[in-house]
Amino acid sequence: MERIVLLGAPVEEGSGRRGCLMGPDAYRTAGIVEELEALGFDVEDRGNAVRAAALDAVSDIGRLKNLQLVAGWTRSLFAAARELARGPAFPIYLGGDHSLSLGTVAGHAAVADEKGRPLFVLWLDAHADFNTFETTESGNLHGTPLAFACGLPGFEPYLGRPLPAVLDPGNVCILGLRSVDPRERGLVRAAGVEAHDMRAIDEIGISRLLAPFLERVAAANGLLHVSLDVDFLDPAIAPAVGTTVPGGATFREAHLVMEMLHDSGLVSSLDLVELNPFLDDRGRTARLMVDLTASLFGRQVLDRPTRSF
Ligand code: EXY
Ligand code: MN
Ligand code: MN
Ligand code: MN
Repeated sequence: MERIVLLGAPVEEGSGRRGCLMGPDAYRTAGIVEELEALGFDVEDRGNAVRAAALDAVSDIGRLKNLQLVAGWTRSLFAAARELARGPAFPIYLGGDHSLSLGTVAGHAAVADEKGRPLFVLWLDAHADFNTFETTESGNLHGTPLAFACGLPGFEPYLGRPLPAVLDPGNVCILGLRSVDPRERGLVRAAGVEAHDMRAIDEIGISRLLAPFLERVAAANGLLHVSLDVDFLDPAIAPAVGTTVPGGATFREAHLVMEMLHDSGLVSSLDLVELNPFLDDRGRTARLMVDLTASLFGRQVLDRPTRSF
């Protein structure tokens, strides 16, 4: 029986508002353990990660909010993700705002390097999260994790030491974009990240954008980390997020992504991020995210042959 490990990451310091710290328990309340056990998995809930102590008392630096606190989360989540990535179980990180993903992606990148396999990342998000300390306009660090995971400079002095491995931006695919800051757009382009906005999804279709990326992962014998931001989804079906942007992925587009990912057999780790239960409508966003996770783990309507890439 395959094993899944859940690790709560109650991070809200990167989001500029309160509420994401309740995210991990909202997923538990929405039945994520029972849902995955019903699919035949052995599920271990490791509880919540604890933020490492800040290296320096001063946390707001310039307009950057909670920098030391987010750096503390990054250090503890990096260590936890690196340990989980070395193990046989499939880790699901229950967020918490998207700044948690710097730690999780860096941990999985480090172990991918140890294994001699490239790490790929599928970033499902209305935003590129590709700002740096220079380009961020809000100072909210959940708008920066992908840039730093791809090795853009600026964060390592607050981590006490450089992260041992960086993600190759050529191994990243962003789907769902509909809000990118002006200077951030230039960084995404310069880094060579594959980025598809909602217009591309409308015109081409999400499956025809995702399939070639999955074929690249398979051809490279890669490991695939999926980072699912609640705001990838249309706010009409997923209101419980502080950074809603109209015109997001539909219920079926999101499930199709998860079903294709399941069929590919390529996914090795998952972030569920930005759920803010304080903004939810009787838990329906939390339940939708659990539903989507069930689709990733094989809940299908009809049997179909698993597609091997
Ligand atoms: N680009 C904007 C900023 O940097 O503040 C909005 C970022 C939203 C980030 C959320 C997690 O996706
Ligand atoms: Mn995000
Ligand atoms: Mn977002
Ligand atoms: Mn590397």
